[in-house]
Amino acid sequence: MSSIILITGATSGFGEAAARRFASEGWRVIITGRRKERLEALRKELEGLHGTVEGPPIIHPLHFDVRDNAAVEQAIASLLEEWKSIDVLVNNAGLAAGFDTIQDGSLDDWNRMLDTNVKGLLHVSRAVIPGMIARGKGHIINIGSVAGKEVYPKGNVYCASKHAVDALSKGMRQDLLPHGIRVTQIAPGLAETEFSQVRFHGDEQKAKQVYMGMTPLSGDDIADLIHFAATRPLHVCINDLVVMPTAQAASALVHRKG
Ligand code: NDP
Ligand code: 8X3
Repeated sequence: MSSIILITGATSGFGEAAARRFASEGWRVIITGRRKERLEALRKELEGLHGTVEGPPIIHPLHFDVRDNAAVEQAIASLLEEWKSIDVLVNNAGLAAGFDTIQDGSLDDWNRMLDTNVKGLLHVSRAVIPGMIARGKGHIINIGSVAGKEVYPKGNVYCASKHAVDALSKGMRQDLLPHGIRVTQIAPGLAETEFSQVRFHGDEQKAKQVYMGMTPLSGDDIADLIHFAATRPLHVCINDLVVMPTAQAASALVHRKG
C-alpha cells in the first residue's frame, strides 16, 4: 500500500498544491478544510488524474474546523482502517487576520489567529500522534513562517502565533524522539496564495500590493519542500527550513522593481 499523508488546509494555497504534488507521486492523501465543496472538487479532480476505476480511493476528504477539538477528534476517529495509518501529517491550516498595531488590533482577529494557528495545530496533532506512536513511526511537518523567526511592525499577534509554531515544532521533536517520529518546520516568507486576501478581510487591492514589483513564492514552491522533507531516508530529519523569495531578505526588507 502507498504511504498516507494528511494535509490540513488543503482547499487553497500551500495545502492544495501539496495535495496535488503528493497525489501525483502516488501517495494517498487525506485532504481537510472547512470548504466542503472545494474538498469534493479536488477529490474528483485528483482521482480522475491519478486514480484508477477499479483501484481503491486515493483521496479522502475530511471536513472540519481545526479550532473545534471535538470535530477534529471525531473526524480522525471516523477514518476507516485503510486510512488510519497516517505516515505524514502536514499542519498547514492557518491564517493572518488583520494588519494593525497592537493598540488597534481586533479581539476577533486575535482569537482567529491564535485558535487556528496554535490551538488548531495542537488539536490535529493530538488526534494523530497516538497512532504514530503505536506504529513507531511518523512525520509531522508544521508550516511556520518567517513571522515565527522575526517580528515586523503590525505583525504582532500573527508573529506570536508563528513563534508558537516554532516552539511547538522544537518541543514535539524532543518529546517524540523516543518514538521514531520526525518533526519538520517549514518557514516561508512572502508567498502568493489566498493568504493576503484573508489577512485584509477580502480587500483584493491591498492583497495585491503585498506582492507588487517582486516575484513571491508559490504554493508549488512550498509543496516541493514539503515533498522533499517527507521523502528523505527514514534516518534523516529536516528540522527547519526557512525559505524566502530571492527578492526578500527579511520580513520587512523586500526589493521591488518599478
Ligand atoms: P491560504 O489562505 O491560501 O490557505 C489557508 C488554508 O487554511 C485554507 O485551505 C483554509 O481552508 C485553511 N484553514 C484556515 N482556517 C482554518 C480552520 N479554522 N480550520 C480548517 N482549515 C482552515 O493560505 P496559505 O496557503 O498561504 O497558508 C497556509 C499556511 O502557510 C498558513 O499556516 C500560513 O500562516 C502559512 N504561511 C503563509 C505564507 C504566505 O505568505 N502565504 C508565508 C508563511 C507561512 P478553509 O478556509 O477551507 O477552511
Ligand atoms: C506569511 C509571511 O511575511 O506575511 O507568514 O508574515 S508574512
